[in-house]
Amino acid sequence: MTTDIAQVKAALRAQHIETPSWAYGNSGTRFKVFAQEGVPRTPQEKIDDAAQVHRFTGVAPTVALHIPWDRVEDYAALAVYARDRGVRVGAINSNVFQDDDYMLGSVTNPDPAVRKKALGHLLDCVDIMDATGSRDLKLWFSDGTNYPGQDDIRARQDRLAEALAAVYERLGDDQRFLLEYKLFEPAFYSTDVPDWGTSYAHCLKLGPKAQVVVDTGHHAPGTNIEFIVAFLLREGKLGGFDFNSRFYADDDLMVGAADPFQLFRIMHEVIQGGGFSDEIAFMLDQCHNIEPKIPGQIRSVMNVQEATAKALLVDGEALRSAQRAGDVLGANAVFMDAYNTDVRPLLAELREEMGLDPDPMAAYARSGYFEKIRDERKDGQAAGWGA
Ligand code: RM4
Ligand code: MN
Repeated sequence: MTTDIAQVKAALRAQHIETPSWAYGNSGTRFKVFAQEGVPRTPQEKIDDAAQVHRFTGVAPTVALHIPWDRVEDYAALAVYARDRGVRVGAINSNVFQDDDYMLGSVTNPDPAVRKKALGHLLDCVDIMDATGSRDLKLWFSDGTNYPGQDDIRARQDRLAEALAAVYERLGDDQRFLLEYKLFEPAFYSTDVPDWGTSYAHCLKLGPKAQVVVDTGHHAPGTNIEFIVAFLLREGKLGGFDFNSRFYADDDLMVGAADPFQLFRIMHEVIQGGGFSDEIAFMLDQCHNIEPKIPGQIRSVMNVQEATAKALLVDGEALRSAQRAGDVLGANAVFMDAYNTDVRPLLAELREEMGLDPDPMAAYARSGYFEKIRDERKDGQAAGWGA
């Protein structure tokens, strides 16, 4: 292999994976939320936990907030709180899916008063970004219909376009919005932003501050996600990822757990397409329903690192020459050689060079942090969805 290991290490050292505040709170399915011990009660405590993930991995320096789950009086003070703990506030996630008013949609609701309320929330989120210094506003709309004929599909697109234009207008020079798509759920018949094409078309119309975000759990089974990634990167329209993995629908399991090969293929396209930079937000969007949360996040960050390391190990020169020669099996072998490399020793070495423990999972377990939060957070209301 002609790949330069020093370069691979430099790239891995500079990697930046964002963890989501909601991963630290209680979560579950619509059937049951299993409460865990030591769960944060406030946005500040979620940031404390995110800081632990960064402390042991060295590559998770930001934490995304979800509004209103992470509502505080003073967002600038929250940003300072994060900085004091060695992390920063990352993307602001808007939430227009948990209010009774949104039963028939938020920005695409047939009622103009509801649309106004939803847009007001999105604009408030930009105010929060101003206070926290966040670059990205993540927009996910649960809007859609359950029954054919329930509402006018085209009119809903018009309403969506109108709201997006108003948000776009409000963005500062260094801010962007990332428009997320999701095939279905909670709307079951038609979703207003169901796929990357819809998101792409809206973003393209608005300009460079509107970008598509790929949540890896939001596609039909069998979808070639790396194709979408390659296409969007080529068009300069990939803003970031919500990483998680899924077996069936939007399972929100740990990234790389269900299909590490898919994650590798995605990272390969990112690297080949020149997307391995801070222009692309590499975020986790997960819920740890049955596993402990901080270790779940650490494991997820490590899974992304492992897939990235393997993708960086692809011998680009050998790959391209096999491709040019029409050597199908040769090209595939170069690709698979990288995937089949055990990169754990390389990552352990890198961590030691970064002054970290080579084994973040074990180091966290030894740190006593869990015992501390288990005792400290006995009273009060644990954070969870809707809290
Ligand atoms: C949605 C979507 C959003 C996330 C919420 C919690 O399905 O993935 O990104 O903020 O879930
Ligand atoms: Mn998501």
